[in-house]
Amino acid sequence: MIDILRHSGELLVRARRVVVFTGAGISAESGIATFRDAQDGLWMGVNPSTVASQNGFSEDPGLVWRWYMHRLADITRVEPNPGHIAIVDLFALVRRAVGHSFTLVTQNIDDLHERAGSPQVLHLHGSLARFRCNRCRSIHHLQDMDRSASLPPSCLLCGEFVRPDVVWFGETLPGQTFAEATAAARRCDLMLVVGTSGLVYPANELPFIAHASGATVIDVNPEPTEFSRVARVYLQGRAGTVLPALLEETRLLTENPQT
Ligand code: BV8
Ligand code: ZN
Repeated sequence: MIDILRHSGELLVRARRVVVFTGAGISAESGIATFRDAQDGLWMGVNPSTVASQNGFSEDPGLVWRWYMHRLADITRVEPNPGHIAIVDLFALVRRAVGHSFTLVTQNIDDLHERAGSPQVLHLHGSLARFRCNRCRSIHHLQDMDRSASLPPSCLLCGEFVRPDVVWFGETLPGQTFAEATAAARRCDLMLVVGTSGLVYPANELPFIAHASGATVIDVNPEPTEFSRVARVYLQGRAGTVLPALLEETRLLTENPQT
């Protein structure tokens, strides 16, 4: 594993425009269940694809609301893990020279990247830190809401239910954010893919866009993924172990360039 880490560190040191693309797996070691786990009903026995949808919300707004309040309580209770923190330090290493860029794109709705110290995070699927009206989209603040209520609060402007400002299945991704992420994937020379099964469209297009534009793709995951066929390097393992080791290799190479 050392050689492949050293090789990955060399690729990172040579990279000028890096994109890190994360999924639920990067938050797993903080104690947040991934969607794949959830399919096994780890989350109150619900199937994400049904509750994380407009239909699910229309059918049972109370269930959806309680499911998100349950997840929000989990997120609030846990801390960023060494994988999140290694990405912050990698940002600093990559951005060491003028003209070098580093873009962090996540599918996750938790704020663990921000709480680890990542300054800019592109949330393709929205954020559970924000709430809005399901009809007029007016913003609502969590501190004004009763998290233990069995039903979502009603919009102060139009009376419709308030919902998390996340992208549900069947909904389009935030245009500006997705355009920025796609442009970064097209422009980058290295994409580090961490903790995603690659099953969710259109976010799962990004590594293929990067690869088609000539970028090197490195996949960090305990299991092979949809991206195995385009990844030049597959770092098999958990993000909380692999990313700090990769960071260390990269740091050594920048401090001793002749090695
Ligand atoms: C859209 C927010 C246009 C909500 C989420 C049939 C075929 C193909 C596509 C479709 C289809 N039917 C419908 C579609 C489209 C659909 C889709 O892709 N469905 C999938 C399920 C097949 N997509 C959409 O609906 C998207 N919108 O297409 O709009 C449109 C518009 C109108 C009409 C038609 C089309 C919107 C998708 C966004 C959904 N919202 N999240 C919420 O979170 O509650 S997606 C949700 O999935 C999360 O964001 C999560 O991040 C993501 C799941 O992906 P992963 O992150 O990869 O998580 P997963 O659990 O799958 O994998 C975890 C990985 O981590 C694993 O590989 C595991 O090995 C690894 N791991 C585990 N531990 C660790 C680890 N890795 C590292 N370290 C560890 N320790
Ligand atoms: Zn409203």
